[in-house]
Amino acid sequence: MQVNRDQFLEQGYVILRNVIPPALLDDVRAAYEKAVDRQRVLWTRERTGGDPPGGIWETAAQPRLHLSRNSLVDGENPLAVEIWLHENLHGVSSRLLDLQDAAVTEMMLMCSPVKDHGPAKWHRDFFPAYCAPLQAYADDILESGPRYVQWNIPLYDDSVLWVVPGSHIRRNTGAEDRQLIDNVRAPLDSAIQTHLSAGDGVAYILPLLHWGSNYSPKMRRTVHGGFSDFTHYPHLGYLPHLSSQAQDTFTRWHEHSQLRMLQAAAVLRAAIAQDGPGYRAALDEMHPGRGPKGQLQSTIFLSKAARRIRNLKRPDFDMLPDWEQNHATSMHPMTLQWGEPIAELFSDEEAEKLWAIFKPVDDAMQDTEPQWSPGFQGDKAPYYFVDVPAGLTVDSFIAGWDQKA
Ligand SMILES: O=C(O)CCC(=O)C(=O)O
Ligand SMILES: [Fe+2]
Repeated sequence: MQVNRDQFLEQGYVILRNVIPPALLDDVRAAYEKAVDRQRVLWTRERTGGDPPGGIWETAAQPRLHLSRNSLVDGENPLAVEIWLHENLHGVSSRLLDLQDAAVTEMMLMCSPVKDHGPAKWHRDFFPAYCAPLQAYADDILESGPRYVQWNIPLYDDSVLWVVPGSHIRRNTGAEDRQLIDNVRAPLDSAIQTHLSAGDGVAYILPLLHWGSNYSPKMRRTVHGGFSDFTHYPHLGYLPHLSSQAQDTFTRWHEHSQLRMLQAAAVLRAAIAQDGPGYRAALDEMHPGRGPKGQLQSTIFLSKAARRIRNLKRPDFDMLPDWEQNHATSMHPMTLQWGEPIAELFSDEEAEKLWAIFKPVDDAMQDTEPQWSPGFQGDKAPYYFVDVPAGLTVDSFIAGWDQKA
């Protein structure tokens, strides 16, 4: 399959025709419908109190399956997972990310709701307080390309998704901000609507401003997920049901994800040791070839990791605000967040030192006034949404240690 990486990098998305070859489409539909049937049984079982009989299936605007988390795939429908290994997904994602072997992150399916829910809100798929400001993403992408590619691959014709071309590497314009503040559920003048036929795909770069324009009962089964060099596999129940080649691929990805976590821990250890050259070398081992902006992006992510690891060690963890508790335990390897497994690699004392080292980065990323900006996930937070504080670099971070020593 031909793919124009330059266009992908410049526009922040690329539309590809017949990502699922027409000869496979019916079988992929059947494999996913089997997963839908299974998920609906689970949702019926999990319903509580005032829920309707179908539970989430009936209440959600976008009922969503997570193949990577639940037992939805077995010997009857291995294709639901195996399609992710097709050259048109795995190979193309590797080329778009400029990796030898991009690994699948999440494998999901977005379904139509039972009743009309209308348009969602325009957003960029991240909450800066948990990750980094928009500018840090943009600088990293411009320097070395994205760390993650997200896909929508509809199994039936689908025009729900709108995107703002080029918005992955820039802040909103004043006009966009005005439109979003006026009505965050209406078409933006700068946007285009994707029109995908069954089997087509759109691959997009995460900070892209995008919109689920209409959640109507019109039949929707859209494969959704992505690829990265930073992943994790919490549930491999489908593994024994896959072809031996597919099993090898997932086993390789699983081992790679564990290696990446250990390499991230090594970066944190170099920081604890206040070893500047060691910190840079460990960053390069964990994420080869990234430049100063990429290393800054990783450093911002790691400041969150340091905060989370230290929080997990606190005797008063249960007293922390809900957002701190949830943030500390959740998994998001793409932003170097490995939840409890990485915290277990550090002692209480190391966690304190780690936090002392990274706290200046965490402080620099915050204002005393609550921050907010249109078009992001999440609510008001003390952390900057868009700008990286002037003067915050990996050099300045490391120079701060020398002053401490
Ligand atoms: O429905 C879509 O195609 C977009 C979904 C989306 O943006 C989201 O759930 O974050
Ligand atoms: Fe989104």
